[in-house]
Amino acid sequence: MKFVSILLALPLTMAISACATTSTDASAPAAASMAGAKLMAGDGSARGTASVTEAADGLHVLVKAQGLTPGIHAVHVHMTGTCTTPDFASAGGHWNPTGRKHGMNNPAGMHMGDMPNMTVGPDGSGAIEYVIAGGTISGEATPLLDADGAAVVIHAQADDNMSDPAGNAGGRIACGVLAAG
Ligand SMILES: [Cu+2]
Repeated sequence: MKFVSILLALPLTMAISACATTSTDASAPAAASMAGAKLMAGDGSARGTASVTEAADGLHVLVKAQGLTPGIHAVHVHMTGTCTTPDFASAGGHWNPTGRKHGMNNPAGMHMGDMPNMTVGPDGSGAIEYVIAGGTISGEATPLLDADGAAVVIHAQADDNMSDPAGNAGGRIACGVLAAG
């Protein structure tokens, strides 16, 4: 009986200590396992949120957008964590730490920041959920939050998942800076 309770208690203890490490050492990028962003439009108004959670298989990305034009929109992680209105050019190109070409259908692809298109419904809202294989929030070979950070960007048009460097996705209609925590 004692053996059983030790087995049950061990994962809980580990989970608690993992949380404690993250919360007491939040200023150290190496401890981060989550990041979030508030998306805004070119006029600075809110357009939803993005969250990134690190797991064993990579980065789990959830983007929930609102106030957009119905239709299909490209969504990417861009390389620089700066969203300057109105065109968000400040976010730079796609996050591409492995030096690949753009597009999940491109034989020389893909960028780590490439993600599936998002369908926005008649009410202006849409969401995507995607796992960036092998990605990490910080540390390792391909940290998302490197020195200049990263941003989530939504485009005016769909990504053709092939054309380098940006999938012919048109202008940047929403942007959010990813911040640890
Ligand atoms: Cu993009």
